[in-house]
Amino acid sequence: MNHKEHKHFDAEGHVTGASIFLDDIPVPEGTLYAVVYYAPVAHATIRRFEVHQALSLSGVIAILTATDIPGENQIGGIIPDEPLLAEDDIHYWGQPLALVVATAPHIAREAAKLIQVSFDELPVITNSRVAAEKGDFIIPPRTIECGNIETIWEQCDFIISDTVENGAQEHLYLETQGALAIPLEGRSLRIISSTQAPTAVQRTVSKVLNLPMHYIEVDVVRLGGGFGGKEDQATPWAVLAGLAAQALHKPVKLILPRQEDMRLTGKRHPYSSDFTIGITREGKILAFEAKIYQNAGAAADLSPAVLDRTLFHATNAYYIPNVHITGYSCRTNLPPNTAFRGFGGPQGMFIIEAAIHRAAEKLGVPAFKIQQANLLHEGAEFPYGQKVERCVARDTWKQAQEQFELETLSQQIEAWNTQNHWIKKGFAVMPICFGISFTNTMMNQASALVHIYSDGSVGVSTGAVEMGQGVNTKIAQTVMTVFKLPAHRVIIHSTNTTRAANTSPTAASAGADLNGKAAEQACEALFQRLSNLARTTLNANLNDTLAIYDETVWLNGKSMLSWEALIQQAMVQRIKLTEQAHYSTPRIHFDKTTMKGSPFAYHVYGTAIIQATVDCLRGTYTINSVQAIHDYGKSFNHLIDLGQAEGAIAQGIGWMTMEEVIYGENGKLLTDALSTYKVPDIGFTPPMDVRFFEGPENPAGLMNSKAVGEPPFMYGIGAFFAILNGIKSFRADSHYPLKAPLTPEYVFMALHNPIGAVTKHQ
Ligand code: MTE
Ligand code: LUZ
Ligand code: MOS
Repeated sequence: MNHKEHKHFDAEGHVTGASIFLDDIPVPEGTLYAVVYYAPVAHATIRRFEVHQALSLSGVIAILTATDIPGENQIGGIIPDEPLLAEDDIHYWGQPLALVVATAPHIAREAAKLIQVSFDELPVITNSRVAAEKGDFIIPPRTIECGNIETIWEQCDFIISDTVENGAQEHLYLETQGALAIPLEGRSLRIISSTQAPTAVQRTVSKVLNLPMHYIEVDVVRLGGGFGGKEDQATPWAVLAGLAAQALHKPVKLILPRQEDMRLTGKRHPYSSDFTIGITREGKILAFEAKIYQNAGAAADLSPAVLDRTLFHATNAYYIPNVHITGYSCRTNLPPNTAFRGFGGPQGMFIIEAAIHRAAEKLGVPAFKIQQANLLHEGAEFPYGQKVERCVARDTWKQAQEQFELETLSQQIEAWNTQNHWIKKGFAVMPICFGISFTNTMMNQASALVHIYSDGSVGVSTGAVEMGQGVNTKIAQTVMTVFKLPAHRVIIHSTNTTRAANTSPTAASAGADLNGKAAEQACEALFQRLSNLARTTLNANLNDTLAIYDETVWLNGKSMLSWEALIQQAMVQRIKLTEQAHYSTPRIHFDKTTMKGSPFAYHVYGTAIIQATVDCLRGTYTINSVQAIHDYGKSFNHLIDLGQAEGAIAQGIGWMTMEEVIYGENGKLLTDALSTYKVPDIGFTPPMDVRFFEGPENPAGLMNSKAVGEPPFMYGIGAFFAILNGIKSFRADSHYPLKAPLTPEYVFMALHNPIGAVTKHQ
């Protein structure tokens, strides 16, 4: 680590337990506790709702339902199709029906058990294909296309069609959802929320409580992880706490226990897709067609935006001249699915990788030969119309191939597999290309407020939310770089809607880029002003060189004034020591009617090689290693960036292998605890070697770096194909369904059972 690179600002606090999360904040006297009463059926009309007995329990203060909402009973972010509390009908198992408020959480929980509801049950749909057959879509289908798919097929030597499916994924942030709402003077409210989107919370509280937004302050210290699960779905809990606080004039705290968090919140979208790929004998992909069925759940939430990103990334890092991809967002009786690291991108990339896998089988060549032959090149065009610029897809591939000795590895694995019967090895190469910017152009803006206090210390507020990804450290390091100050002079304050208004969620991996650039601009303006002040104070001439660094003002190399003295001078001269700045990503645009434009500020590239070993007697497997050349741009914090890459890869491998979300036919989540939902632990997570690709400067990124939060997640897709290749060398005769997650159970069935024994996903 370069000496200017600062370790994660939260490192010590997290390790020692000193860091403060929502649940650690001391509550005001008289705080009440709320528990959500939720639907025990997935699709029904409510016939009777009886709270009498529950209300009579000692310590119960109130039970709030939809009728207690003063404003709109509406929390839908993109489409207004989601009530905060159910009115007459229920659309998913776990849908909130009422809020029980009591003097202690255990009392509220007891009372919730005494609520009596009866329903007329309706048919439950959990599968996106079934919803599609009924024509039950969240939005009309969306298509991205280029070239001419109709006429190209006859030029293809091989045309291969198949179906590919991926499962959901639980976010499993360490800190569950929650909020604390505190009534202030008049009708104002302060809401402390564990959200990635403080403004979304503010806006929705305002709508539901029928209060103007300036009555509502939302404050976020930090999250114990979000991973997209708190981009939209932290909002209802904050609004419910706000509703109760407003109704009862008392502070109200609402924290979801783990099992409720797992049951009540949406996950990564499961997809089921049909594809056709057209390829020449030489391995050139000429055409790619796909129909993609997204399982949106019972309401829109962020599904339309997630679907857009799926379409944008459905050709991954490849140039394919003729493309026609249509996405259907299907309404089912599941909790609304939502943002999750990669935001539909991983699902899209999985489809094309699966198609290439099948094409390789047909051609009788390793998949990596086809991948390599079709990588993006400078000057090409993405199917959505954006020019391919500063493309390093081939460069990262070449370095990975050389540094990790791909040909040798390939031969070694082949040799192993001919010598071993029960234990097979497999590997896969996984290139990535991920667009940085919210696909909704409007959201690509951020602001920062920077104060220099009279003692020379600096306080920074932005719209960025710290969720472990290190955004505060990156912004602080940017501020330190502009002011040339040491770390102890800079603090990043909580994220608060009174200091940064109209913010976008911290998401799309763009938190540091957008908010950091706003902070950089504010600091540059302040620094310029202070430099001018120093010049006049020191009576410097035009040919004198003045510099400020090391907390000192230097004139012609001579130390003249301390940083504190300079700030004091600014006070005396009545010079403004506060600056606010706004940043909006330049040049990006997108036309939603033609689905063409240039939606991304830039793309992140990289290439990974994943190795696996499969025990073909038991169906168990080990991921042996992940080696990657990743395009971080000019990283200015290598440790944080490496941590982001490694964490994302582990999460991506988990999604593809062991993490299996299962809903019953009745729509009830069956994998609602850590006994039934498995994530990679330290023993499963493979050793990783993620190297820094030395690429060109990236002016669109913070200090020439590139966004890192989501892109490496998609290297995890390689684990699926590494295992599948292992299985295939055991039993090549079989046509294994392209279905993730590839759990040991699945592997066992694929190895030893007749094909088709593997069941389908929701
Ligand atoms: N890293 C940690 N430790 N915790 C998180 O919740 N979220 C990821 C990623 N890395 C997350 C994380 C997701 S989904 C996104 S979009 C980015 O961080 C958001 O932060 P950034 O925009 O500052 O990169
Ligand atoms: N959220 C969003 C995202 O609203 N739009 C996006 O494009 C996006 N991309 C990644 C993650 N979250
Ligand atoms: Mo990340 S899915 O953009 O919160």
